[in-house]
Amino acid sequence: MSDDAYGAARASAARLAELSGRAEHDVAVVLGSGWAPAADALSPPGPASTAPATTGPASPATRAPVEFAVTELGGFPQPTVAGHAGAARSVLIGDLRVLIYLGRTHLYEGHPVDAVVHGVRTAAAAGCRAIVLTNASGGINASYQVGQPVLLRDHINLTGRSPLAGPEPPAGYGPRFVDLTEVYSARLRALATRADPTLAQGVYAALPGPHYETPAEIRMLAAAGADMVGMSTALEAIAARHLGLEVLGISLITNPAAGLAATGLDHAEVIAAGRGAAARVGALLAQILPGVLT
Ligand code: 8IG
Repeated sequence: MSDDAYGAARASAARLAELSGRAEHDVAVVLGSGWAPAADALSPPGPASTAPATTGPASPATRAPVEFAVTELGGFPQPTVAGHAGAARSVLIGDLRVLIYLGRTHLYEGHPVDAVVHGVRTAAAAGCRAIVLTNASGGINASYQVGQPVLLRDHINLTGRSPLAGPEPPAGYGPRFVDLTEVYSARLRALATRADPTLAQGVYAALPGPHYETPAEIRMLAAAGADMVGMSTALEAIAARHLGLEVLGISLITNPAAGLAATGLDHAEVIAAGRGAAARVGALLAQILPGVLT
């Protein structure tokens, strides 16, 4: 990837500081399909940012949440998928400065990998040391129920892509050959499990989409050790590890994967399942976040 991707993230972080009136953030949260209502369990929607479009003094620090379109940060493509708001919110949870993305950029929208991970790099440039990546997925593990949150224990990146492909990152950034032995922090998984001891942990298979799988592909994924399947998160987690962020991944099972239920897959049902579980997962996030920083 180009040097530019890191410079663009630093520029977005500077703009974030202006819009939010907070010089830095501590933790980022990416809310995936159907998770947007969970944001309101974390914090009420804030007033639209009144920061001027150009430069100017940052608004005085306030405890009130500030919400804005990610497109105001620069570097984010216009979102195309229903259910992905393309907004970001800066909120205080206790003293923790939390950057919440309501929606994400997917590879299947046709965007470059740098665009898919721009939010993660912006969060890192803004000072975040941990990131919570949430998503919705199809359940492969037979014990999973629709509406159940599952912690990502590991992933299988089947997108065929990497956010680290390309020339060596610029000075000040780590090398491309990132150790992925523990992508999803065991410490953060233990923290989440203390908040909810019933949480399962599973392996997330990331596919490029946007089509769902065939039943034969799901049998292959099951044989390969996948417990759930989706179209996001893995590339963001890799970019986050490269930048030294601790990662917590939580997936909401919103449908049985192809061939595992009597009926086919319907995108509207997937969104509805997410909304139904929003309160539970929102409360879970609110419980976890205060302990996320070491
Ligand atoms: I929600 O069954 C959701 N996202 N690839 N397969 C894939 N992505 C998904 C699925 C699914 N459910």
